[in-house]
Amino acid sequence: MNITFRWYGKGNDTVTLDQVKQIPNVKGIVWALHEKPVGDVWSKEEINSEVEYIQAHGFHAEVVESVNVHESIKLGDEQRDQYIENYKQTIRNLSDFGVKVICYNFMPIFDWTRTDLFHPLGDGSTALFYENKKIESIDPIDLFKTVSDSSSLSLPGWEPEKLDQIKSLFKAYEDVTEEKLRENLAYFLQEILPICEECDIKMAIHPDDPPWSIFGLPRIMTGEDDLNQLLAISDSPSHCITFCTGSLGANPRNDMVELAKKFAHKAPFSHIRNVKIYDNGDFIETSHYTPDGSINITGVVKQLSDQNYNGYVRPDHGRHIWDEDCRPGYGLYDRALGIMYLLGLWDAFKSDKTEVK
Ligand code: DNO
Repeated sequence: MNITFRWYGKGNDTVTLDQVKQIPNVKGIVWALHEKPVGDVWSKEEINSEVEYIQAHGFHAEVVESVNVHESIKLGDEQRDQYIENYKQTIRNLSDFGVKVICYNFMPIFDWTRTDLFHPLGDGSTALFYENKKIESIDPIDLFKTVSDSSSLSLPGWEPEKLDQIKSLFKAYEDVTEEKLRENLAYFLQEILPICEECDIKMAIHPDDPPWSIFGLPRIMTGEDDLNQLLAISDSPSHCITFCTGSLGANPRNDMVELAKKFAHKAPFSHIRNVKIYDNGDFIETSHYTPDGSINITGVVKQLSDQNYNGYVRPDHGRHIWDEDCRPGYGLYDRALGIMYLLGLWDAFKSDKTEVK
């Protein structure tokens, strides 16, 4: 396990790298140029300035999350080739600065979606919450209104420039079936994977979050069948996944220990977090501690340990605890606790295998 911590950049995050330094055993910072409009080439100067800052704090900068994929590529429209060329250039530029893994996703229009960012957990803390009924009751075309009224729908992974285009985007996706979306993903990958191989970079697709269709849009990274279909696209060593327990695990049919057994070897990057799933399918994010949620985090780490997993791992969303004022899900305290839990499990499984005196 190469422990990393996601950080949103100077001036863009409440957490500082000096604080991250005090969490035991964090080796790297997971970063991105969050201000860049999706589709633009990341220049070497911009990359250099971010990487230098991270390295100056004693961390590696080998994992980027995310280089977002332009909707034209997901839609397969006439502009996609230009955006794919831009993406290739960004890959080349990142490789010049030692980047090894690029996390991305292929979710139409929306990235991760929740209905409440500060839902009370009952112990004075709050966490990210997803309520099915609320999503079902929203007409996506009304999203203009709801996005600006943050009380009705929370879209932390939102690319703001999409706000003006939402109607036309929904229109454009009318003809995009799951099969079509998969074809468009395959087209994109077949173009970029040879460049990734030259650059020794792994493309690690992130699962859909939540792992089911929302607002009638197709989703193709929701569970084991999808993972198998994805991997069948190419046997390139650069064609990989991000193993995210919280995203896939929000569907109780996804047994995360089983999935770790089958897919961790194709995951150079893992996000580990817990969620508690209610009987009606709603879910809330909890501490990383296994008994607090529905996902067997202990079993997942055991699997990774059994496989001598040496990929990058980050704790994922945390609760908002001890009155921390932070980006939703991305505070310091609960993610630091999460790391300590992961390290504890990891060391315990390791000592099982070696003689403990
Ligand atoms: C949420 C994250 C996602 C993830 C992207 C990957 O916190 O796990 O936003 O970064 O979906 O492209």
